[in-house]
Amino acid sequence: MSAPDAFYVTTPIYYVNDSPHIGHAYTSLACDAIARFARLDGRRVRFLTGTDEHGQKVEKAARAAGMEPQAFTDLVSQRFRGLATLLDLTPDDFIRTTEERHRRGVQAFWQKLVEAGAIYLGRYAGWYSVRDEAYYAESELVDGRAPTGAPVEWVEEPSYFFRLSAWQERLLAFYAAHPDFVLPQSRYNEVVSFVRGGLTDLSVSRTTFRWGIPVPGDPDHVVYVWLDALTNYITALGYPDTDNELFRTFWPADLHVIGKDILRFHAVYWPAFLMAAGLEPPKRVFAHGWWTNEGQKISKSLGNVIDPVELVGRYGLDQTRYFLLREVPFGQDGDFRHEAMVRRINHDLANDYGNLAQRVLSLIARHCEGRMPEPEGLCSDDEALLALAYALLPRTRAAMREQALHRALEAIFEVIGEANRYVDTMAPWVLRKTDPTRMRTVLWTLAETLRHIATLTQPFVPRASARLLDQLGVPPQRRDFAALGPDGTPVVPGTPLPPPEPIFPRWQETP
Ligand code: ME8
Repeated sequence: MSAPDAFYVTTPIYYVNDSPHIGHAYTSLACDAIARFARLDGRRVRFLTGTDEHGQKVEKAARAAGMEPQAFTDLVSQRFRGLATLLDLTPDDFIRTTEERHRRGVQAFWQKLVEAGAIYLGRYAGWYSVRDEAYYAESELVDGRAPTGAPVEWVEEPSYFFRLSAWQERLLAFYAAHPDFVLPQSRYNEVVSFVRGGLTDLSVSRTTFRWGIPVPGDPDHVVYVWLDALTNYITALGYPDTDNELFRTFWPADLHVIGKDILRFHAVYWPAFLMAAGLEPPKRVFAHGWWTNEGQKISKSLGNVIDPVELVGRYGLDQTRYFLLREVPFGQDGDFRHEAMVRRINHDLANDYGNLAQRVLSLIARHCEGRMPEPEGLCSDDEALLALAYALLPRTRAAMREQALHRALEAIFEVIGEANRYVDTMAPWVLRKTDPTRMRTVLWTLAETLRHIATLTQPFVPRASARLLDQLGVPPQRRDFAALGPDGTPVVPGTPLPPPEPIFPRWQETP
């Protein structure tokens, strides 16, 4: 049982057959926002990411690049680390499946499965897709291809099998007892109906290539890349040593975030492997949707792959983070469009959020001698706005509990809208002449509301939020969620503030 305040979140480990693209960036960004939110909310967080380096697909890519697999994976894995830096990700660990700690853990996990009688030696004869690294039954093929459209090849070889068929009833009982094991709900239903349809034993070793972890006691076989890869979630906690601090604190994982393409591996095979090895399954698997590019499926052959480096270079990091996490309800498919990105940058970030900050901070700079004003006698309008700001933490927390990242952002932007309306109604620039005391109260109320907003946007747009909190004079140690709400730590009257600077520039279309 993991510790009650612990929170363990993982990205899939990415294949190093190619450079990172928008899909990888998306999953990682979502996990990063989730991890940052949980940290600010006082949880003990472990955020894991890494690279999946074995298997035929990677071996083929290495060969195509004219390199040895190890040198090739060293090189490409480094690009994924680079992605983490580029996107300001905050992983606590980065695992590579070619590391010794992982190899040792996978072999121990295999032994455990053997001891449990879950693995037997047989012979596989059937279809395999190298691109998907997946076995397909004849009945699943569509026009001679995998249901994903990937080519398949006929494979016949000696193979160890995992007795997946024996797990059907136990998996169904597990899903029934944990109705939020898979989110969104539609994906849960998909998993349950797949398992109800019956399970066949799963081939878990290969003999026709060498780039993998040798099966203990039978080195002609390498462990099937998915059994190898899934195990990363526990080898990164020090498995097979289940008594160590990390493992005891963080297993079972709170959340595996994945794309919908790899749901079956995470929601069917993985819990079955774990239960067979006497370990607890993770608490949740969240499957997000897929991005298309201006309406088209993203693929290398179409040449429309979106490079996260270009994206960040062109639009900015916080802008990219915000767009990806806000534009599409997390869990649904999304279409990447330049126009939609520009609308989010100009409308949401520059006009709504940026403008609110700029208005409030420049009024304070100009009319309160650059110091946080002192409120005197809040009226009901002020209290109403503050009540909305205070309610944001429970609202965003509830949304984040279901990984509804877009809903958390919507809630925050609703309050940004309310605060902008409040500025218009209160017209502090008029009050400056008619009632300066009232002006100071209004500006304090706005600054305190902005503090709530900026604190809560940290997980999503960390850089801009930090700049805004600097401008509000909020010290770094007062930026977590414990500082929010009616019993929190309000902005302090008299605090000298730095000169205001815009946080979100508008996008200017260059002809
Ligand atoms: O599947 N839109 O690795 P992978 C959104 N190594 N997300 C996308 C996407 C798109 N167009 N394309 C890819 C693997 N993704 C395995 C995982 S885990 C034990 C092993 C995302 O490099 C999505 O999250 O193919 C998907 O799950 C992940 O990239 C797959 O990355």
